[in-house]
Amino acid sequence: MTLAVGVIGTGMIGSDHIAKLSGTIAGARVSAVFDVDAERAAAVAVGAGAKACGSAQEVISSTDTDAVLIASPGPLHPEQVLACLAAAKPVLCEKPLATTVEDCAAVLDAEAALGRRLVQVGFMRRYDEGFRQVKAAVDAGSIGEPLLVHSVHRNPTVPASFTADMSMTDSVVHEFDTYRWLLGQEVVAVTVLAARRSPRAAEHMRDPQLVLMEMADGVLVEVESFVNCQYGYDVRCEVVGSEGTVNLDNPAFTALAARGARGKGVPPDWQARFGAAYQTELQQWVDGLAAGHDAAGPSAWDGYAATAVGLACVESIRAGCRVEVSLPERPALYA
Ligand code: NAD
Ligand code: ISE
Repeated sequence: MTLAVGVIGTGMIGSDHIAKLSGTIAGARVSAVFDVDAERAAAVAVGAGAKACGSAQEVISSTDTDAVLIASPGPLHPEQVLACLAAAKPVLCEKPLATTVEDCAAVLDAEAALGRRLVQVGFMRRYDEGFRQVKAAVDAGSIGEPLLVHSVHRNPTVPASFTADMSMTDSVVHEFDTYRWLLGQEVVAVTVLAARRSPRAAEHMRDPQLVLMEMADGVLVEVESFVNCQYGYDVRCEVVGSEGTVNLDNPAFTALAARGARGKGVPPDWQARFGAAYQTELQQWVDGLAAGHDAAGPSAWDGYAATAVGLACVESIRAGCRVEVSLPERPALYA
């Protein structure tokens, strides 16, 4: 069976996913696309051999769409995900699931009513070989009891449309999911501090910032968020345990030694750093659906939890204090 995937949003990551789904992913093809930028959608559709549709609903309702991939801006995700659930179609929704907890809850309610998991959220770091090895070391007890995590998440630049809140709800949202998954714990409180603003950051931004997450079992996770670091895309971490540490560096096959210095390259952007993770994420999603399984990757509950932590961070910034994260009981569907 070849899975026919309809794609909503043909911007940076939408077109990246479309290229993979119509090229390197086995067992899938892109059948329909929609973007409010009709010219862009038409060009992408031609490249993928897909139909350019006049609306997101047309993509979802098409009889030639088995599953949907949403890569539109975050605030549009809940309405589009709910439309997929109304049509009982599996959906891979890019992060964030939604930008309010109410919208995330509406998705949980809709899935509960269907009684099955159709939603997967695009937290692709769970498919990254480096993060998987860090988790394997922690799970195997190789560093003893995990106590602390130091991490950095730096983007070279962000577009002018990137808001101050998005550094939490769109960028560090990856860390909220990563460390919930890696440590197997919910985040119970957050504190965010802004450093002196980089002269490279836009006036409306607080950049860089430090986020401190308190996990339910007392592990502390510290994240440096810097979305205008200029020099490259730099995502690293070190988990400190009672018997040792495990460190995740940027993948690099070579180190250049010349003119008295030895250095490794830094990936230019998220496409270069996480290209293999997106590939694995998409392939496993397609394989699972083709085998008749429901969604098995990061769930709507994971999307809810990450958004709740992000909004607590936004509140911490505004109020200038530590903010507790309150989550409802995890619904049985996501046990
Ligand atoms: P982008 O701005 O490049 O693309 C968004 C696209 O959505 C644009 O082409 C825009 O015209 C289109 N759009 C706007 N309104 C629309 C609507 N009503 N219906 C359909 N399309 C509409 O942004 P991007 O960087 O590609 O990000 C898209 C989403 O993917 C965001 O949620 C972002 O957080 C997420 N993302 C995830 C990763 C990751 O690492 N997992 C990386 C990048 C982006
Ligand atoms: C972007 O949307 C992504 O998801 C990238 O992985 C992240 O590094 C970046 O900060 C986000 O804006």
